Order: sequence, then structure tokens, then C-alpha cells
Amino acid sequence: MSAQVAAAGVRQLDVAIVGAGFSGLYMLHRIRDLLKLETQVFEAADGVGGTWYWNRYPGARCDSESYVYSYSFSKELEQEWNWSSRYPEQPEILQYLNHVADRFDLRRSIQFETRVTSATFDETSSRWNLTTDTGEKVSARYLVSAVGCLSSSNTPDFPGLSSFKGDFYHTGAWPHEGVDFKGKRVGLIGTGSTGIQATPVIAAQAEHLTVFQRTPNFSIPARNAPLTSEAAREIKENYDRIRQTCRESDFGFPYEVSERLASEVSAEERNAIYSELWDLGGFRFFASSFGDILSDKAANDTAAEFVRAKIRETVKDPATAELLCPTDHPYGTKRPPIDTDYYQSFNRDNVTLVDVRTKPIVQITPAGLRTEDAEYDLDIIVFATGFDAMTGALLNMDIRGLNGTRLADKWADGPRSYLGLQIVGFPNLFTITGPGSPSVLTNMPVAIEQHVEWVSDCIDYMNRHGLSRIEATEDAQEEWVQHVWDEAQATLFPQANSWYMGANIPGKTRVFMPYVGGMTLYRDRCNDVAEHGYKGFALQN
Ligand code: NA7
Repeated sequence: MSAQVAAAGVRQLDVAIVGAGFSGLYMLHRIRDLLKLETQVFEAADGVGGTWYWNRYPGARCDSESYVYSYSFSKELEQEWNWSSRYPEQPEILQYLNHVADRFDLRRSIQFETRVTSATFDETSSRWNLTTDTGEKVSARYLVSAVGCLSSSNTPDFPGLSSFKGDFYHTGAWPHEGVDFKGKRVGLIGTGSTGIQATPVIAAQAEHLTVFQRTPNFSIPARNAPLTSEAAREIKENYDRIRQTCRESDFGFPYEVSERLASEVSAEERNAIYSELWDLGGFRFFASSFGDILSDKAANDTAAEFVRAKIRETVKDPATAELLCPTDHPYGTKRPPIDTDYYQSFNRDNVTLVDVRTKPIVQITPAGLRTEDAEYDLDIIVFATGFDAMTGALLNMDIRGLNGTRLADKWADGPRSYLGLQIVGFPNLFTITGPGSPSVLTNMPVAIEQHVEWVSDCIDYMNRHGLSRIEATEDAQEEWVQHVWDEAQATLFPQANSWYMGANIPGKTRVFMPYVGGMTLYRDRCNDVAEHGYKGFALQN
């Protein structure tokens, strides 16, 4: 079916989807191919991929194992695709998503290089009116935001940036042709997951790399390796079981989430467990060590101290090692990075670590940058300074609901939603992996598939029952917001200045945005809501 164009030049759709990453692609497939509804995706980039389209920085790699950082909805897709390594590199994930787009013939329903600039709900028709930066007008019954949680990049407002004579780049908007660091003095600002992945790769190329660190992080070795054909065969033979384990796991991973308590074992036993998981690498250290490290500070301290000991053991210069040791937040309360030779990079002669916590960056100069106590001459500045996470991209769309209320105003004191799926006052708008859902605390494709399937089932239900408007009720939303907050308060998460809390963006209200209660409880709750006629939502003809 081709999209209808009404006489007034307004294109009429059943469903408009914003974003062509993991969420948008699957959403399109479900709505267009299974429900047979008139659907269009709007995507600002000139290709599919979402976060994997933009984040092409050196060392960009997924921290989830490749074979589970993928769709589970098609067994054929699962069997035909071959991953090359334990953790997939950005180009390989992008290749995979392009393959998905081709395999399911998705491109013909995606409008590239088109940014949605406003979305306004029309109360009379119960439809969303969209405008785009290409001047198009669109009317859709449902609006699905698939804009991702980490897609609105954050470049700090340092004075003087425009005076810089060298080149500067944000890791989340990396040039497609790449950057040549050979013979260059490079400054890297930021030591989150991105800075930690990029450091060793840039260090291997640049004449000199200066890493400007505001907050040290607890990084665990990835232990990346090629996926042998034997391992790949075994995975494919057991895919059903692996996917089931992921779906039943609170974090969406295929390994055991530990329930044993750090306080119940001896120090020797604890260290043996940490050592084993450190050697296995990746998120296992976080998920499979002890069930109380995210809720009990004393338990957390044992993990934190283990990692600090590893840093001190790895980094030769004691002062640098000490500077790399995090002490201001509990382990795991900021997104835990995993790395390949991050700490080892600081043993190189061409790498320097600068503490910008005690002596912040005050200015970008024509020749480089100035901190409170020193000048650094640089040819290239890399901003690995993160994102306006979870709400940034959504609010950039200028969404207006009932009575013309702007979502940005409604969320001025932090995001409020029912199940992270819908917002009171914004009928027929669904937010895939929105704030208030497990999203970034899980292996993302697992959370994405659950949301996409729930939303498409909901739209199908609406159509089958002759309904045209769905909106979360105030009571249901308030109860959910309180539950999300109570769950977070029972953990150590609120103790960190993390992007989970909105703390990385000056002026952003601090509230813990994702749902920490785990995928299992969350999935049950969403299923229960649907099975009871979409309990907590008001449905209208
Ligand atoms: P993150 O995790 O938000 O990291 C950004 C880093 O940039 C972090 O170390 C920040 O320090 C630092 N930063 C931000 N602003 C400044 C200023 N003004 N001065 C100095 N340093 C600054 O983003 P990533 O891209 O690394 O990771 C995002 C997610 O992508 C990741 O978690 C994965 O899910 C994939 P801070 O810690 O705020 O003190």
C-alpha cells in the first residue's frame, strides 16, 4: 500500500514512527507487515542504524555479546547472520541493521534525511499532526517515538570553542570518513564508556593523547575474541534456550544473575568469585557476582575495592593509578564500562591523564585548552562527553499534547510516564524504551522487542475493538512513577551523579529515569495490563 495524500497536501498515516534504529526498524516491520497498517518511518540520518549510524568513533563496540545484541523475532535471521566476534564492532552492527532493513524490505517505508520538527495532537480528530524539516505535513493516528535513549549528544558549553584552530569532534556524531590521528596531539574529554573504548585506539595512533578526566570509572575487561565457528554453531543450535534465558533475566542477558550475598561469603571466597568473573570479562562481573552489590554499600565496597586493586596492579605510575581509582560513587551506579586495554594505555609514554575534577577546563583556546592551572596545546579535541540521555531526543521534537501542552513543560521536573510507554495528556503517543521503563539497564534489544510487541499488540487491540484513542490515566501514571522511584530508592543508584539521574546535563532535574525493578517484573506487569483490557489506560472510540 502506498501512503495516501489528502487533498490539503497532508499525508495521512495510521502510524508515524520516528527513528530507524533497532526500535524503529522492528516497529515498522510489526505495524506494516503484520498489522498491515499505513506506516512511515522518519529518520534524520541518510541511513538506518540509529545510535550505530552516528557513533562511529574509534573503538566503538557494543558491550553486550553480539549473539544476544540482536533481534530474536525471526529464526531465519538468527540462523543466517554470522557475528565475527564476542562483542560486535560498530561497522558490523550497522551492517547487520542494513541487512535487516533489506531482508524485510523496510527501506521503502523509511524517509531518510527527514527530521520531525513538531508533533501536535489534534483533539477533534484524535490524530497527531507532524511537521518535518523538509516542509512536509503528516497526520497520523498513532505516533511512535523510536528515537533511542542516547541520541541527543552533549557538548559542554566551554567558552572559546569556535576559536579553536584545530579540529574537534563529538563521538556521537563522528565523521563517516574517519579521523586520522597520526602525528597529532589529541585531547580526549570524558571517561565514560565511550572515552574508555576510544582511549586505547586513539593512543595507538596519535603522537600524544591527553585524557581529561572529571570522574574516574570502574571498568571491567571485555575479553573480546573472535567467535569461533564452533561457538557460533553451538549458539545457533541453542538459540531458543538462549533467548528464553535473556527474556527471563532482569538485565536481558544470557547469564545467571546472582542472588548470593557478598556478606554471606568469606573475603577469600568473594575475591575468588570476583577474580573468576574478571577473567571471564564483560557484564558478568556486574550481573553474576553478588545480588546485593547494588543495594548494600558494604557489599558494593567489596566489588569497588577489588576493581581499584586491579587498577593499581595494572597502572605502573602510582599517582596515575590513584587518579584512575573511583571513590565518589558506588560500583555499578554509573553505567559500567567494559574495555580493551584501557588502564594499560596509561602505561604508554604518549598518554597523559589530567584531572579536571579539581582543576576544571575553563576555556578552549585557539591552540588547545586551558584548565584552572595549565595550558594544553592540541591539534584535535575529541568530546566523549555523552548525551542528554533518555529525554533529550524526545523533547527536541517539540511534542504538544492536549490543550497544546508541551512535553518539555510537562517534564520540566523530570519525566513522568505510565510504564515508560505513555504519558498523561499525550494520547496515542508511544515511547519505545521511554523513561520509566527498564531500557538502558538491560541488554537493549530485549527491552526494545518487548516494547515494540506490546505497542503493536495494543494498536491491534484498538483496531479490533473499533477504538481510536488511548491515554494513560493520572492515577495509573502516579502509581507507576512512585513505584519507579521507590525501586530506585531501594538501591545505591541515586548516590551517583550519573546520566541515569540526569546529573550530566547542567540544569536538568535529577530523578532516576530508568526502571530498576528488572525486566521480569516489568514484562509481567505490562502483560497483566494488556490482559485486563489495558488497565490504567482510558480507551475511547
Ligand atoms: P557518559 O557516560 O555520559 O560519559 C561522558 C563523560 O564526559 C563522563 O566522563 C563525564 O564526566 C565527562 N564530561 C561531561 N561533561 C564534562 C565537562 N564539562 N568536563 C569534563 N568532563 C565532562 O557518555 P558516554 O558516551 O561515555 O557513554 C554513553 C553511553 O553510551 C554508555 O553508557 C553506553 O550505554 C553507551 P562525569 O562522569 O559526568 O563527571
